[in-house]
Amino acid sequence: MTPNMKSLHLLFLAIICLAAAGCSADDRAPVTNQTSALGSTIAGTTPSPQRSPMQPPKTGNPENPPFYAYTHHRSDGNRFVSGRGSLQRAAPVDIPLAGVPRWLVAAPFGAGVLWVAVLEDGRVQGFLVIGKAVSEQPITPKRLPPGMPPVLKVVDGQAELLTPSGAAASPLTPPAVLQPNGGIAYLEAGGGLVLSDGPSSRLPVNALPDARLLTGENNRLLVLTGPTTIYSHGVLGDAIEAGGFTLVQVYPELKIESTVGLTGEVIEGLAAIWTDLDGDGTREILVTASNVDRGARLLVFDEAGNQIAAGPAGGSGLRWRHQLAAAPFGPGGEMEIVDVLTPHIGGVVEFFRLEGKELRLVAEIPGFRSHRIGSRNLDMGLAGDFDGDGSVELAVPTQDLSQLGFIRRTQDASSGAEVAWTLPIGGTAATNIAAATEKDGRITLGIGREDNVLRVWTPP
Ligand SMILES: [Ca+2]
Ligand SMILES: [Ca+2]
Repeated sequence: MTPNMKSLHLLFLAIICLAAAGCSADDRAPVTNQTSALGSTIAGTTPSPQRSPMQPPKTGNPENPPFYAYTHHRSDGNRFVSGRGSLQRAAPVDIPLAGVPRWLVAAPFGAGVLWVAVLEDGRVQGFLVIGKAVSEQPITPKRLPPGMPPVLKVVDGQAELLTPSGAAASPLTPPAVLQPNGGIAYLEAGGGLVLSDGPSSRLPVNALPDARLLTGENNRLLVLTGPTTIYSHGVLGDAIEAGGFTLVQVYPELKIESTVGLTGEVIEGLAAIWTDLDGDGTREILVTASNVDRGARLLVFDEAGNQIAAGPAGGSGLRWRHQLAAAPFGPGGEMEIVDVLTPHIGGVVEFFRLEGKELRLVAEIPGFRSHRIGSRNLDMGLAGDFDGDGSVELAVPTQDLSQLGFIRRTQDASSGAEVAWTLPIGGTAATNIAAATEKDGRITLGIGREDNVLRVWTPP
């Protein structure tokens, strides 16, 4: 090829790759001013002109990019669903399962919503729900390694779960999809990061083996790294926690962009929340840091790895904070972070605002449980406008896991939050909370139960 022909060829490839790239609806949905700012960054992203050898060939339909559903909802780790619900008066649909469910994902599919439950032994079951009508939907593969969370890919009326391709892959964490180019990344049990779906490439990042890979715009990845056993709390599936986190840049070459190691503390979680907390159009990194002296506190970093803010500590060792979401919860739509303090021993939902170098507690309400001790499922809480009134609520199970509470912020100075309404789960919650936003913006919500049932609330 002449140099001119080669340039045209590369340009053509770049256009195909961009067009074929997919993302979850909520990664591109402008929900708030803050996410709008990020959304336009994503839309306006220009790919690197240098073509990396890792870039996968793309053959998808550019008119209809794939949709990906994660149990942590957004690919950046923020458990925040877009759209408007009318779930304060929703009637449930109960779907019998072949065993105890541990994970749940959902995606818009045809005229309804596709629900995929992964059972305790790894078996996969899919159901298409249109209104109150339920039909079983075959999903490939039929089984995941027991304990592996699902990532659902839907495109052109086909649905499948993503699985890591290499024999050295960690069975405890799912792959993630690069944005915008659609390449697949996964973690090895030994802590390596692998890019597959094309000529593979590997970077030793010393990842926590059960960490979630988060993806942001510009084909970047964020992952918890530096496994350590210095904090023996062990409530998240093992006694190995992360000592820090690492931001990875994929183009023009696969390399570490920044990395942070904490001193005397661990990150007690499986992923950060990597979103724009202050509305300036760049992402911050929110993690929960714990040690034996003061328990858990929320920390905020910039992408260069500088700590920019800290919240109050739990007060003593073994007091966990479960960070859930960042969203415009405030009574005036202010951006706030929500967590559950000590979810295993009487959980208190807490709302924080980023003010200077401080995360200030602005509201709290007791009686909730966002995590089952010992589980790697940290996705039992979800933010969204579930009643369609324009304000964001937090959906989270009650302490006995028998009901879903919908918590809204109020102007009330004494607590600042109230239970807006509850929905009976009809049994004991066994999975994360999953949701899908249909094309018209309506939210459908679901959760799996210990008595082998998937309960789904569809809009009336
Ligand atoms: Ca920011
Ligand atoms: Ca609302």
